[in-house]
Amino acid sequence: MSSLEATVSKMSTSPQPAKSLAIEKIKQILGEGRFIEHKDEMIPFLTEWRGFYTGDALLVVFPENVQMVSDVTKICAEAGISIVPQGGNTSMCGGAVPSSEGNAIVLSMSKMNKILSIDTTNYTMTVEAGCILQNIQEAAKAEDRYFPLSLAAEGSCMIGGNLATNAGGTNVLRYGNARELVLGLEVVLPDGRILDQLTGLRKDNTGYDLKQLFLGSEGTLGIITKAVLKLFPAPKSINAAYCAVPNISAALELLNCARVESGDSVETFELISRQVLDLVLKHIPGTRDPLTESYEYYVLLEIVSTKQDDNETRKNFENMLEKALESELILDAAIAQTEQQRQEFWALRENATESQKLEGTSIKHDISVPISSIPTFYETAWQAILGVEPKARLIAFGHAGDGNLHFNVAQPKNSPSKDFLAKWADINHAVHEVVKQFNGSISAEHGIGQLKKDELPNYKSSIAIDVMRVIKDALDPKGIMNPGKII
Ligand code: FAD
Ligand code: 2HG
Ligand code: ZN
Repeated sequence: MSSLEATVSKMSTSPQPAKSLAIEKIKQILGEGRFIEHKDEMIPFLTEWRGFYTGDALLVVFPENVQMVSDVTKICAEAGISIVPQGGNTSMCGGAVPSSEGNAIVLSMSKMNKILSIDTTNYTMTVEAGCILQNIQEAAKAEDRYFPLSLAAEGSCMIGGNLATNAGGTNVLRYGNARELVLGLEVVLPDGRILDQLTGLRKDNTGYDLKQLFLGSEGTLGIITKAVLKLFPAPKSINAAYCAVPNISAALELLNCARVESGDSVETFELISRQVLDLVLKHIPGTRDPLTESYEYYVLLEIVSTKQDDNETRKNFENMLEKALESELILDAAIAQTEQQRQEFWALRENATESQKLEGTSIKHDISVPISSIPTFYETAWQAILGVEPKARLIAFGHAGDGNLHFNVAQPKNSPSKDFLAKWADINHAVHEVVKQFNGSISAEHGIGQLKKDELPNYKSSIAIDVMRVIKDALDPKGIMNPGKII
């Protein structure tokens, strides 16, 4: 038994003081500058970014290496203190903040932010879990490589959080979710042991693929401390178009044409409704509509080539758009002529979340259905919402190329937020029942967290939930890892 274990087991003989002793021990192990104990300083770590969830904690800790994470976890396991791992705290589901019980520590990964190595031949990068996603993208670019995970929160979310939520974003169509971009992981288990699966192997069939358990587990099974990520050749010629489409079925036909005509190199296929565009134009300074007339739906489409000055791909791209115009799959389109113009198109898409927040309260639905079902789903779910709130405003956009829409609902104009929020459960229920009808998912990419925990049993089979529970109990018998999330 190590001296640390000896101290901890001694402490755990007297229940209440045991917790304060454990907290003192954690502070001692970490040292000054690696924890926050004053309530007002803790607030940003206890508050979810939309302000829907706030919690309480005994301490917020900032370990600097895996050994510190392991030591803190061992102490918590012994003393029965919960651990809430936290990355950038951009979760859409209240996953990264503790409950109000105040029996948890928040374990921030922000000081474990080193890019450890890049192997350009193996096309891999090894990183600590607290690396900001954008820093990873930039480090890959500096080595003429590409890490394709991309989402509007990339300037603040951390790779550990991305992996723990199996994040999606705007490039899933071509590269898959976060889950598909990982080759190896290092994880601290709920008892403090360090599970080292930090391999850069593309083939390894030596039993269960354990890393998959932690990808998408939202901090409920362990703390991801390092990862080996997959890299790709850097895009050199990016062709971006902002297209107006007559309806959603046409958008999906356009997706098919674009895939076929480009040799399946569509990188992005994002749907933006007029209501979303209007909110962005209203709230985000410097944005402008690239098209002269107003249309009901738009698609932001990108086709990418890894060849420099790839004129052939550009020509194919333009030809494809011309054909789509002739066959009225698109009504008008603007093609980015410069990187600056491309960024302007992206601002219209990436600011959807921010502009909704500035507009007032919105009730979000991160749903997926088979791509072929999107048009019927869209209409049916909208009618279901109107059945609950006839003055609701639909704010629909997202990753149509993955069958994933953010089918959000904004509060009616000139009506108090609290009246709208009183209908939250009914609106959720209306949309999720339609999702069920189409064999879809009530959480395509954001996870479950606290937000959808109570709804999950209605939409996932009881056997699947039993299996999840068995795994949870086996790995975390004391239930200390991010309690109150998922199950
Ligand atoms: P946090 O919010 O800190 O944590 C998320 C969950 O992971 C929590 O349950 C937490 O306990 C757990 N966790 C965090 N770090 C670790 C770790 N090291 N080990 C174990 N568990 C951990 N999501 C998408 O999928 N696609 C999008 O397109 C997208 N766009 C967004 C746009 C905006 C403007 C915002 C605000 C959010 C968006 N999100 C999106 C949601 C969010 O950014 C993602 O879920 C992201 O992956 C969370 O990363 P994070 O570092 O902020 O994690
Ligand atoms: C996106 O795709 C995010 O931009 C956020 O997943 C979606 O605001 C939302 O609901
Ligand atoms: Zn999204």
